[in-house]
This record gives sequence, structure tokens and C-alpha cells, in this order.
Amino acid sequence: MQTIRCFIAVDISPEIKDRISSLISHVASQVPRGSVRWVERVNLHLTLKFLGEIQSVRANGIQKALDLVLGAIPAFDLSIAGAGLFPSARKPRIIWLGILPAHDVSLLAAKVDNAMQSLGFEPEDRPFSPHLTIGRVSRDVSESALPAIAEVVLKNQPGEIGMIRIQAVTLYRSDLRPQGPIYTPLAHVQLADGKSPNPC
Ligand code: 3AM
Repeated sequence: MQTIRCFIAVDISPEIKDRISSLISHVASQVPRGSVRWVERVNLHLTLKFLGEIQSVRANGIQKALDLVLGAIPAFDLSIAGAGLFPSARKPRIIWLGILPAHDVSLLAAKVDNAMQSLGFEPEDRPFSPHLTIGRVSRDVSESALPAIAEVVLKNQPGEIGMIRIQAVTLYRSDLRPQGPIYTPLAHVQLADGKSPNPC
């Protein structure tokens, strides 16, 4: 039986992707080359739930379960602003942009998590923390070099990058390759008054 690695995410409009890409280029030029794996423009997204390896035949059922819950949630706006680091600025691994307000998108993530629980996926054991990953610090960066990377990120902290209208979520397939992941949309599920999702 074929298995595929999947996650559920919100897409970002082309205009916002352009702005984020400019920010990434600006920040990347100030940290040592190769110290961070920056997210490619085409791969920018806001993850709601990571599903892991699933049997590919389950994708249809996942789409149906999402359809059932998301059809009752009205579309809403989010602002992308600020930057931060997980797990901390002292030992950064993930570089992210902030998502505001947290409430609506957290509710959306909770609905998605519930829908996936009904299909037998494990519920999240940590509260949803809305963020948009823009870079991952390479494993081979020494611990002593980590705070300097965090300093560059925080020094270049953006104000509001822009608003995105959340009208749909996307089920993605993720193929991990040495050159970087390839994300392929498998299904788009509309929110209550959602229109067609933004083209990438
Ligand atoms: O966009 P972010 O970074 O929030 O970190 C991965 C990314 O989320 C996450 O799934 C998204 C698409 O790859 N991810 C990858 N492996 C994971 C794992 N084992 C994971 N999340 C939880 N557990």
C-alpha cells in the first residue's frame, strides 16, 4: 500500500509571498551562508496540522472530513507581522513570522485537529502556536553561533507584512528531497464563504 507524507495548511497569496521572499533575501544576506535553510517562495504556507505518513487512499476521507467542519466556519483575515524563533532566541532552530490575531486561526487549527481525530489521527499534545516558518537553522551550526543568527532575525523584525484572507485550507503531500521538500496540493477545502484559493 502506497504511503505519502501529508500536512494541512493555509496558502499565502502571491503578493505576500513576494514580500516574505524579499525579507528572507535581506535577512539571509546577513547570516553565514548555509547556516539556515530558508523556505523557498513556492513552499511558503501556514501549517495547521502535520499528519505524517498516511496511506494514499485516505486522502479522500481526509478531504471529506475537512469539508464537513470547514463549511461551517466563515472566512476571516489574518495579519502577518513580526518574527521570532523556536524554541528560543538562545538556541534557535525554527525562524518564523507571527500571525495575528491568534484566536481565529487557533480555532481553525482546533477544528482541523478534531476532524482528524475523528479519523484516528493523534490529537496535538501542545497548544497550537500560529506561525509561518521561513527558515530552519542547519543542524551543523555550532551552539555558540546560534545567538548571532537570532540577533540578525530579531534586528530585522518586520512590522506588518500584510493581510491574508483565509478562505480555504489545503491538504498537501510532502516529498522530502535532498535539495529541499516538494509540496503538492492534493485537495482544497473551502471555508463557509470561501472562494477559490489563491494561485501559487
Ligand atoms: O510550516 P511548519 O514549520 O510549521 O515543520 C513542518 C512544517 O510545519 C511540519 O510539517 C510542516 C510541513 O512540513 N512537520 C514536519 N515533520 C513533522 C513532525 N514529525 C512536522 N510537525 C510535527 N512532527
